[in-house]
Amino acid sequence: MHSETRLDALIVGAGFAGLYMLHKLRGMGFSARVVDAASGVGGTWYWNRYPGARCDVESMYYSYAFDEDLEQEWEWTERYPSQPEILRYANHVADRFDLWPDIQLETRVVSAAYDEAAASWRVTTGTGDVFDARFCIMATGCLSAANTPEFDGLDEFGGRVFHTGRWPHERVDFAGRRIGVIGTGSSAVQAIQEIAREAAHLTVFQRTAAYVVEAFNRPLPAAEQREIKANYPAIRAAARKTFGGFNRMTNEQSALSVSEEECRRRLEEGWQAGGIGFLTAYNDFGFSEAANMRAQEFVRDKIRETVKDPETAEKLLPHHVIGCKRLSLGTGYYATYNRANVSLVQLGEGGVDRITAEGVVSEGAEYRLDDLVLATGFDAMTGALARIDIRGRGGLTLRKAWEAGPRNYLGLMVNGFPNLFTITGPGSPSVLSNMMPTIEHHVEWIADCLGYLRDRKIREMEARLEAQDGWVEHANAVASKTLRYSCSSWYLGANVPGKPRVFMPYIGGMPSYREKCAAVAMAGYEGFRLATATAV
Ligand code: NA7
Repeated sequence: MHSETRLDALIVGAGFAGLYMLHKLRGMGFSARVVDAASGVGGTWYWNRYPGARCDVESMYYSYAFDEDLEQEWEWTERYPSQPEILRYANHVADRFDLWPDIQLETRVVSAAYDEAAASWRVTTGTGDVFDARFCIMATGCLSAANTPEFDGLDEFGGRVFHTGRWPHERVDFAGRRIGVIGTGSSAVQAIQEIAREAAHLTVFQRTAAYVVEAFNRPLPAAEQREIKANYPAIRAAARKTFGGFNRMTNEQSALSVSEEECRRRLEEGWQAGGIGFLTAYNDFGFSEAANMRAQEFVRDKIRETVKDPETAEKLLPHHVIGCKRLSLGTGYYATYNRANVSLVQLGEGGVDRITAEGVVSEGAEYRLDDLVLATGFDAMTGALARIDIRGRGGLTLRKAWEAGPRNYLGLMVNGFPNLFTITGPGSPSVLSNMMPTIEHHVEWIADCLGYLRDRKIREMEARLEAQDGWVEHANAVASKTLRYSCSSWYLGANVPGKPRVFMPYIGGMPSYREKCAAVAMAGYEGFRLATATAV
């Protein structure tokens, strides 16, 4: 028997976006349900259980601000939260706000079709259950669709194969085994440091050397935590004024306006402070190649100082623009290559030649392995949406509408797909910002919007084409002024063969983005078509 459920809003995804959206809508008296394919809440933190998985935004800032009691009662234990701790937090939130009755797990949404006559979404799950919901809210995450490249021979590999983004729930024992890790992005960096301690031998297969800055993780002393909690409103307000909603302000000075020595001194200060705020030392690392070169050289020198074998050090030196790909956070990552049981293989231009029953072949040489770890990232930002068959007005599929890259208005709604919202969708600051405040911002905007529509008996809302075109043009113009097009990053979809090369997140910064969203709402949802019951 398949069930049919009628709702005001169906929310897809039980990560931090979906949980808060549910809480918010229920509080407003809407009927809402969250569905998720996983067996638990937490979204990306449910799946990414690989050894060493940790958030690279500090705990005290990677947390909800919407409820003061929650904010005050939850105790973080480390400067950066580990995956198990984040998952405990997500479960605590679901308990605390009694969200469970409206969360349906182990339910994968396979399609969502807009019924124009009814002005509602008909959402179907893998088990054949159907939801008829006036609003469909995609809280599907930016880094949730794991990317497994089509390696020749992968199926023939005789050992175990793991993907960092789909890690098993049981502890994986690497003791006494020969492990291969493909990839050197953020997930790989965290996993490599841990696996190296356990494996008999670890071989890392690197396509592009990464810039890894030290995290300087540490236990979070109770006194420090108390002090932050006592000043939370002011701290959160200050973070909201920064480009990405983080706790470090950018030094509004050009790296080229100071001597090389002074620049290095400040970069060293930033390095010692730890974290991805490293590039806030000056304001033009993202815009000026000459400024960027100073930061690049600084990190390359750190690598040369740390790695004892000159040949390995040379291979580890990245040469692309720093910050073009996402900075990775490490804890002795480069020093890991000083271990006798770790070796680094630089892949040729074509990447891995093939995978055999015994291991990995690169440039004609075979590396024998017992287990293979794919740390090959995600089909970022659009991947999770593309895996659902979403059909809007006239049966238009989202895949077709986004064939040449995602197009939407404010990263929130897509022309042709009325009553469908995307939380932290492409075209919004999303992955370039601290996801927690950014999620809260979108959830609150959408909730206010649904309240507005209900009050005015508006049954259909849709991004206007001209507003969408204007926003995409603006977002592209802002991105083109940066150095972000100079490398093959997942921000550009370059890690997924055949994906259009478009800079997906909005890079204009959170403060101006927030202002724009507020102004649009204040003007009665300018740029959106609103249709009342009689007008439809
Ligand atoms: P990333 O950052 O996309 O890293 C994936 C890594 O896998 C990266 O080093 C890639 O090399 C490598 N890769 C991908 N495809 C291949 C193939 N076909 N052959 C060899 N190597 C490959 O994903 P993460 O999971 O590490 O991190 C994603 C985000 O999560 C991160 O930025 C944080 O925001 C949290 P490439 O650089 O493309 O040459």
